[in-house]
Amino acid sequence: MENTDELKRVFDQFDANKDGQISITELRDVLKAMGSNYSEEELKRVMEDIDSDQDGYINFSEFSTFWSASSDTVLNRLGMTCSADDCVGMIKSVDSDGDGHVNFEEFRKMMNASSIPSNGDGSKP
Ligand SMILES: [Ca+2]
Ligand SMILES: [Ca+2]
Repeated sequence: MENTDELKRVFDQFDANKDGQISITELRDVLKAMGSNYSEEELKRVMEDIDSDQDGYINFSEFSTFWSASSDTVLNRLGMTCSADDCVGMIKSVDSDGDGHVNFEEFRKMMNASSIPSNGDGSKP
């Protein structure tokens, strides 16, 4: 797959401490940075969905399986708790070809555009 490098870069954005695995905390931080407000319950469900060997962490292989399953699924998961309008707005803002789906390239742009706190300066007033 020529997309592996690209996918690795997305994975690295989730993997804040670069240990090669995405913890539930890292997943929550990314989702938060993207504007999704997940409860612990919901977060656990998403985590379990991706974490196929149930070791509590998402490794790159699990992430890549999850990703290739369908980007629609990814989007549904990420937008699980936002209202329809919010979702449409979020999709529209990154859906550059306007087909209603966020493809890999668009998702990557969205990830790059998101301000993902990496140095612990995510303090809010
Ligand atoms: Ca990690
Ligand atoms: Ca795992």
